[in-house]
Amino acid sequence: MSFRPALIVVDMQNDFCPPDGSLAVSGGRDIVPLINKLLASPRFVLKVLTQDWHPTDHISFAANNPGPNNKPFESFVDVQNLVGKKPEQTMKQRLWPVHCVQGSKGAEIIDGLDISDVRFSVKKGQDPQVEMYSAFSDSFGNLTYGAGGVSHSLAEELVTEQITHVYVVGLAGDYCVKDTALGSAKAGFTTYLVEEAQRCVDPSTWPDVKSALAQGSVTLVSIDGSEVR
Ligand code: VGL
Ligand code: ZN
Repeated sequence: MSFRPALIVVDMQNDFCPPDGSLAVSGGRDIVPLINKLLASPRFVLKVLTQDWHPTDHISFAANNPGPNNKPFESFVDVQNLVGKKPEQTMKQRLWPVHCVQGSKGAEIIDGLDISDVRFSVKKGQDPQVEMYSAFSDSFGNLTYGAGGVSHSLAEELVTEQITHVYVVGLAGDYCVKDTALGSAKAGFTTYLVEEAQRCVDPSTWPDVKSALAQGSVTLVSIDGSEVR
């Protein structure tokens, strides 16, 4: 059994961090030292970032879904499975403040993260009609590389590097970190989420996130590598 681990650092962007981020996750900046420690570890064969990278007309922005019930954080709208060409299939999309607009300051990686050894950044959520929390797929599970949603085929990049294990950290624990970890496990990598190196939009939902991770064969670990139950 070989052990070729990769580190995926999810969405450590200005808009997800206090004090000025439009979708600031409480404590988002506090995990930088821990992530820098992981980024400095020579054990990871491959280190990659992801960035939420939305056009201004992205479907997840409340401002693009006008109406009395379309308030950031509070409202949900039905979105269709367009990439999968099954428009009859819908799911509830939570609406957000405008965030991580392509090329904006808010979409930049935050200062203080040591990205000198990072190979590339996966820019996701680029299709205006498609939400992508996972760097691997859209919310319906469709791979969107080539369909305009994402800049890299992350699973293929990992396979090329013969990666066996994937460690996921970053923001937000209950959205993009969770879905990226689940996508990694689904793609066949032995996948871990490092509990102390994430922060959630809604920390109260962490027990539900934990059961979803367990269901999806993602192992929750502590920074020392021990399993969290
Ligand atoms: C995220 C909400 C909207 C995330 C991205 O990075 O977790 N959350 N877009
Ligand atoms: Zn987003």
